[in-house]
Amino acid sequence: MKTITQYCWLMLLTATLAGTANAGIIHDEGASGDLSDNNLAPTALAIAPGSNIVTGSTTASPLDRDIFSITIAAGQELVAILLDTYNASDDQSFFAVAAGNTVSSLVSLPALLGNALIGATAGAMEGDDVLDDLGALTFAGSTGFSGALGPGTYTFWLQETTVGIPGYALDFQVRGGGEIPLPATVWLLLPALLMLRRARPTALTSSR
Ligand SMILES: [Ca+2]
Ligand SMILES: [Ca+2]
Repeated sequence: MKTITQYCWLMLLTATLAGTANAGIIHDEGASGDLSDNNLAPTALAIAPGSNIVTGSTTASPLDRDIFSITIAAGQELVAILLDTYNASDDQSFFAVAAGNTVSSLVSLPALLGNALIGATAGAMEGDDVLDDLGALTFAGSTGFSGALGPGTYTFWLQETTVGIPGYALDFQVRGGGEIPLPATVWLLLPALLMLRRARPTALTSSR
């Protein structure tokens, strides 16, 4: 049998996990407008430790490129990019990353740190992490990388030249630099938990 205190710790853990699942939308094209088409002037997006979701759409004709930059601060790293939503029909899309706050060329693979075709191949489909695919390079000639991306500015470029992407969501998961703040529920539970710990083991221990 669990003691009341153990139940409280369980509630605390559940509340904490619920808090870490909170997603933060850092750009929604439906509300904030189309992401930049200009590789030399990307939309700069602010990120925070935890979940950073970019959601939008592209068209093939006229071609809508979505180009945006993020900056990973000292002590932080980009550990995953989850392709949360990808609504393009039976096709895959070009996704690339360049080091720095521009993509210096849209026609030169060496200008890129990584590149991938996402949306239709195993491991790079809806629900998958596509950061590793960027590093592994669908098209050789870029730099490539493995593992997380450390401190620095990175520019991402998404486009789909065949059918467009009616809806996508990419979740940039950042670790470090303070992590995710504890949810308010934890602070509400904490005084009760401390009182219960003080009261043990006489009155509040249900059984041993
Ligand atoms: Ca767009
Ligand atoms: Ca755009």
